[in-house]
Amino acid sequence: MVVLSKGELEQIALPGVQRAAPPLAAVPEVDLSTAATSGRAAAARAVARACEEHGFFKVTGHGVPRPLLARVEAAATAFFALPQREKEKAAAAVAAPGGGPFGYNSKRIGGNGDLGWVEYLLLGVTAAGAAAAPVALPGAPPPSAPAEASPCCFRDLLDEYVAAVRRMTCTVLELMAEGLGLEDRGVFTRLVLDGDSDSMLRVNHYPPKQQQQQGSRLTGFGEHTDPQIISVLRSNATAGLEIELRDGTWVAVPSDTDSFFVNVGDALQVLTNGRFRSVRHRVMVSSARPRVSVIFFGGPPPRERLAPLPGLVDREGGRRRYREFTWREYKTSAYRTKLADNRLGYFETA
Ligand code: GA4
Repeated sequence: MVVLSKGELEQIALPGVQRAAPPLAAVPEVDLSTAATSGRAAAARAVARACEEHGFFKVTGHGVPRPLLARVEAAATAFFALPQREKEKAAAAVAAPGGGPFGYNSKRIGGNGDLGWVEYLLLGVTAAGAAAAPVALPGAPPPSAPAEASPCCFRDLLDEYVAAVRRMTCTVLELMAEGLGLEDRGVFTRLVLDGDSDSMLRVNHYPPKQQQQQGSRLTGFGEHTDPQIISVLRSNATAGLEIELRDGTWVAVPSDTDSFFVNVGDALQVLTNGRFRSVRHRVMVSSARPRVSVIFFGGPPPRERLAPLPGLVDREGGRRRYREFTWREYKTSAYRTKLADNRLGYFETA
């Protein structure tokens, strides 16, 4: 991982966009509290419809305690307010042995030259919700910072968050299977709960725009689809997320601190033989207020062979849109791509 010094950071030219903000999205909404009662079938249908049409929807009634969400938001804000040196120290400690994408980074996204107006923490998480080694982020916060900005406490808090969000994610994944009419309701959940599940947590901080940038729109995180099965995002009250609709137009997603936003990822598009859509999205920065978002990415184990589910292929007269591949194979190829690339093209059948 490359950790840039402050001077270097300021020299990086970011892709700026002058276009006006797109219209607001009408985001489909699913109330998970109804799924626990008589409304289950309706919730499953609503989830499947949203995944087919947009690959994106909003979840309310999710059961993740509000105080936990508030603590995570406060701790993330405090973490990113630490001196640059402290954040970089934390990066060195969470970086996976032998390198990899994990740790703290600023402006650089992936390893192939993508840049954004963002700094972030990227962590691997095991299915138990605990940290994939090593466990703690070192470095004491300045005396003025809240205790949860201390990297080790922050990591513990994020583990608690992951455990809660993973539970909710599994409910959503079950509803997806039910909405598709699959007999095996656990077909997606099992992959994310597997002890070797390749899941991640990303904490993003989009710094407010400086005065000379007012009026322009900066690319915070460039357009892309997520590789995994499912991504579950929560943000503070600052907007910025935009999604691409089927007709190619972009719409802005109003922020909602009480809800989670769910994205279908590439792996789920493959498993559903293209019926669910891996949604292309991006984050644009046009606000003078910082945006903080936390995203849980639920992925399968590296050894998992992914292919369209036979039941869904049959419904399309036997047409398989993707060849079989392992998650490890997909990841290897994904890490050679640029953010905006179509990573599934390589796995499509003729
Ligand atoms: C997009 C979704 C997740 O944030 C992520 C990203 C990853 C990274 O930041 O290292 C990738 C990107 C994401 C897709 C293609 C590759 C890998 C950067 C990049 C250019 C953590 C992920 O899993 O894929």
